[in-house]
Amino acid sequence: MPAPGGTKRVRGVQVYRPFVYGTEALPFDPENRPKDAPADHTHRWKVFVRGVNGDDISYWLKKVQFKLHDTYASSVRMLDKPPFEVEETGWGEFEIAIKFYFATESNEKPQQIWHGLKLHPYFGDIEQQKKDRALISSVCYEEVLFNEPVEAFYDILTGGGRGSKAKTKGAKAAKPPPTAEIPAKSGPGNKFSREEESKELDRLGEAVKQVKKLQEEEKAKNLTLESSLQELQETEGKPIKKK
Ligand code: SLL
Repeated sequence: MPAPGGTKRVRGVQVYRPFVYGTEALPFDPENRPKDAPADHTHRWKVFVRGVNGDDISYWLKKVQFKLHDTYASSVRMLDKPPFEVEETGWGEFEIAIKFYFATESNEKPQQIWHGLKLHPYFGDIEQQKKDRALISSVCYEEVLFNEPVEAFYDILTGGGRGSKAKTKGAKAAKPPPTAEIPAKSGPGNKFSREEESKELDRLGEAVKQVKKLQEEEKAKNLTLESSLQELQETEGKPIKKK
């Protein structure tokens, strides 16, 4: 079926949109277990897809389907409006299939990613986190890339009106067009920012320097060993190889 807005693509254009997805889990307080949870369940958790820093993504993302482990009743959960999230209780970790359905106008096929539900601490001070019954968060940043989007979808992605003139003075303040910008700084509810990106780049740069330094040191050690081997061979003769 053709897209409602037509199938003509905007050639030579790629538009990307950032989003975050992942899981958060909290162990039950043994003194205060939720009444509705089955006896073998140990955690409350949720899986979600959302915009960075709470940005609206519903203009390009229409529906999200979460496929849970088969041990869950009705394991396929379809969310056709935000918030795109499923909250559950359970006892075990498993891979969740997350399928993205794009705006009808997009003419794009659905895309699927996977995410491992984490219930237990997996980095940092594990014992302390267990003691504190800390929130276990496993959240990733990702970008979806629309390659040569169809015209109607391009308009939606960029706030409408390819080539349209800016609103004249006195017109009602228009909503700024959506962008793929991530925030400059991190905040309490969001760790994905340009500041963090640049810190990560610095960390990677430092790590590369460190690896190069270690390589140089190893090379220098090898050279010393080789030259003392050569010296030995000259003074003591070559080692006799036993048959
Ligand atoms: C495991 N691969 O063997 C995992 C499976 C299944 C998780 C984890 C509860 C479902 C229910 C639940 O936590 N399933 O009983 O409602 O560890």
